[in-house]
Amino acid sequence: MSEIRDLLVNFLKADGLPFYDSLFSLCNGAITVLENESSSYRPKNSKGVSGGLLDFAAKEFEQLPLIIVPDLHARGYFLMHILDYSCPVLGGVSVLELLEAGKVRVVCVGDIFHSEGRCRDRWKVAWKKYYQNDFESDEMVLEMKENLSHLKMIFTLKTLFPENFHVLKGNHENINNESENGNFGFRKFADEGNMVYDFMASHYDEALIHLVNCFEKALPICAVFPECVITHAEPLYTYERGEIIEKMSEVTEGLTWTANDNAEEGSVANTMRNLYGAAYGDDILWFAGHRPVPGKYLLRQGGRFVQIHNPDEENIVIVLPNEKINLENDIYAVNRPFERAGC
Ligand SMILES: [Mn+2]
Repeated sequence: MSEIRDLLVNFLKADGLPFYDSLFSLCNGAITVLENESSSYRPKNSKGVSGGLLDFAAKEFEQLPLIIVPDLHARGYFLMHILDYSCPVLGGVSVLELLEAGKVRVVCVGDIFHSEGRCRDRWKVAWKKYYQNDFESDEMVLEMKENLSHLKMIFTLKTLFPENFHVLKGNHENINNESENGNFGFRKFADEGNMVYDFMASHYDEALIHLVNCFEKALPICAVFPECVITHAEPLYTYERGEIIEKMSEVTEGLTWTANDNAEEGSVANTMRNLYGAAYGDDILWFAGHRPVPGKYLLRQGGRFVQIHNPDEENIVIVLPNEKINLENDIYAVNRPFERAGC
């Protein structure tokens, strides 16, 4: 077993909450990587910092298999199953071994935090206690253990495999629970956004919250490959390539929050035309998570837009270079017996 696997499993199975120093240093490392990504695939914005676009569409990049990971939502065990997954089409070698060899690219669509419906009852109990000023109830500690151990895995993978492991910003990457910069405060089953912020302030401190906010702000919002585009959500409107690189607030919002039936018809094909220019083709697909689907996938936008987030399953898409995507065959379930998060 690799040392990296042991490290990640230790994060996942740790008894208590992560120590402050460990979270701080891992977050710092991941930010440094994100802020210094090569402009050959991550063009700088007008302020000279890493922009919103990951662009691997050009022929000069080594064409590698691509793995698309839907919303993770505090499922560190799902991430571990992906890393352990040995698919025959990838040579029967695990995804982690392929990452170590630089032979695969992984793109996660974001939404690292919040267990969501999986732990709905736990959220309800934690919420009740929260309004009695118990910011660190047993239920909230369990929730944050899942969120933060998972976040440590993400920080580590981004730092160890900077060119091969990527995470896009989702609407849940909002540790400040702010309603600006393309973000909105989040509440669904409880008052999740405020509960996480107050837990972080109570158990850790503002400096760590600030650092996690810097990590979130350094994430890209769109990835482009020869065969497909990936974002967290359906593009609300048609966007220009430069607007995505600039990561303007309304573009961040428009690529992370879109509800079903809200997007402008044609936003997918028109934005793809802007992204690919002369290389645009009708067989290029656009993948996203965000809105849950039953089964493996659902199509929108005349079949060009593919939703892959089934919160009850552990599915990934494997895209092979120079092969036409076949949605019926290319989505894989990676579940295996492993110690699942308790809830
Ligand atoms: Mn989402």
